[in-house]
Amino acid sequence: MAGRILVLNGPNLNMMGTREPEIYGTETLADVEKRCLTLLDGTGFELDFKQSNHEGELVDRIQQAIEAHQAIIINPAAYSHSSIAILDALKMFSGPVLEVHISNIHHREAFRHKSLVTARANGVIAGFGMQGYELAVQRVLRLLG
Ligand code: CA2
Repeated sequence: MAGRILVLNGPNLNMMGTREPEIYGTETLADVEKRCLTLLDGTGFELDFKQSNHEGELVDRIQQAIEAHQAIIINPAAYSHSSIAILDALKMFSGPVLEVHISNIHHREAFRHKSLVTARANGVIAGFGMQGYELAVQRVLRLLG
């Protein structure tokens, strides 16, 4: 086994595909997980695809990833704009961290323009819809390959 990749999703992303399709599209997180798994087929990498509405649980997952995962792909959702705790946890992780936003946060309300997590991210993907997760997986494979 080459290693494990953690995809971590923040609050309300469990509602993907059910509300606000004009912003977030019609796909669910389960659809995206399947496409990410397909990308990893034959690479030797395993995927852990998680979602939580709770800041502390996201911090716990990141801390566990320090020992268990080689890369983190994270969409912190609304916590992007407020969570020093998530930023601090990511700073303890030594592998690649890729930040994904489904929407283009820079074309939205001013309070979404700044993500605290970006200070630790190796790269940021925003505005590519759910495809952003697949692009992040491809980038992780390149970085770890
Ligand atoms: O564009 C993104 O991926 C965001 O991280 C999504 C967050 C938002 O707070 C960030 O500013 C940008 C919100 C996720 C809410 O997800 C929903 C999904 C379906 C229906 C309603 C909300």
